[in-house]
Amino acid sequence: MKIVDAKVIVCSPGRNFVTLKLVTEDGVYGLGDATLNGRELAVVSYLKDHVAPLLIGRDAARIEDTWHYLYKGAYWRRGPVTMCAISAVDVALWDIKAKSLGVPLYQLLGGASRDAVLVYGHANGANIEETVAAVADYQKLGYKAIRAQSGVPGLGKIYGVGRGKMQYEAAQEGSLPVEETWNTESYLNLVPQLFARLRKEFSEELPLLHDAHHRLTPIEAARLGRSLEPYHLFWLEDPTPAELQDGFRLIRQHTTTPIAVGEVFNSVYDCERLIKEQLIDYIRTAVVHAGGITHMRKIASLAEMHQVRTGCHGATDMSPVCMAAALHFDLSVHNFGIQEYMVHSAETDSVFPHKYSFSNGFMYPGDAPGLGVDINEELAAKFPYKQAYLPVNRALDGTMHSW
Ligand code: EZ4
Ligand code: CO
Repeated sequence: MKIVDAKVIVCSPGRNFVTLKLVTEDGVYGLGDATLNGRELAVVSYLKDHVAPLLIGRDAARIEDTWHYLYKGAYWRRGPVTMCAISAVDVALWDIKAKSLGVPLYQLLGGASRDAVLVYGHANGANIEETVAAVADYQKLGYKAIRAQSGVPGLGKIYGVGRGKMQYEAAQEGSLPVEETWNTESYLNLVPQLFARLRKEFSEELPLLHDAHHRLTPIEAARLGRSLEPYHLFWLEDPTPAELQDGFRLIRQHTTTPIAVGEVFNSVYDCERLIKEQLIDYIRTAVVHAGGITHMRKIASLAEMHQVRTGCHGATDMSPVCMAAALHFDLSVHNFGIQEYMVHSAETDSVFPHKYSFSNGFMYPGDAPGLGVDINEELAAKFPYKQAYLPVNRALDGTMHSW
């Protein structure tokens, strides 16, 4: 079954998405998400100029071989742009294989290891009381696990807060990134107050999560983890930038708060030491950024051997194509932990009709053949690309800080 067309579709139904559509000679097609938030067009070029021409005429059934053809064949290894492109090809090929066999993708990944996929929603507010109200709203919607982020007095709009208490969108339209303001001490003082208040209001049993979004040094993260121990978080995410994997050893020495990391990782080599030394509890790599289903299964297998569970990134910049792939992966992989879930806009859902569903705190990939997600290309064309960037962050004195 030869590939006869490789089409890159760029659209912006509420936010930008890049989608790869691979078509085979017998008419079966598969989709892969290739969205790299704020850097979308770099992946479009990589796919159009360097990947699509290599795919025409190749056997769509050879998924593993094609992965290595693109990875080893490029000579230049890893990196977010390359790995996003490889992910898109890989997922589209899995979609084609499952569709041509007439089975939902999870059946090709070993079958279901559980009945449903536990997800967490994003509650946020400009201050602690607004965040408490948002957590209550998520509970009413049926969520069984909730991430809580609050604004910090004196800092204005920061990561995780904005667009009403139920929604948050990191990328902002415009020709330059928005600049946010940061002060670590104010943040470190506020977060334990937030979780003390949440534990007073809600059951001890409610899984609560928090994202520090790479803004702390290891010793600051250790202080935060320790101060949150009485409120026993499900996880503390991205406590410190992960280029320095040794930093996690320091955090580990000081706190029992479970640690999650990996949304910016793009290969198993980014996680290797963290997993092998059991410095983390959850690995957050996403199908779209870490080499597709093929590579994500290898990451999950390494993690399984070291009692690390998965917690895939699932913000709105993962398109419904990625979300569907993540749900098939989550349902099948033994060491699944939790899946992040942010509801897409109505426009996004109309461009990407899908069979996955949410009910009472859990998600289901559905039993349609393949991924169970499609793209309405005519509608997609009505939402052209809009330049948008992730914000940048500066400390109070103007120094650039991790966002
Ligand atoms: O900032 O997806 O846990 N979720 C996150 C996200 C990321 C965006 C970046 O593209 O950290 O909100
Ligand atoms: Co995050």
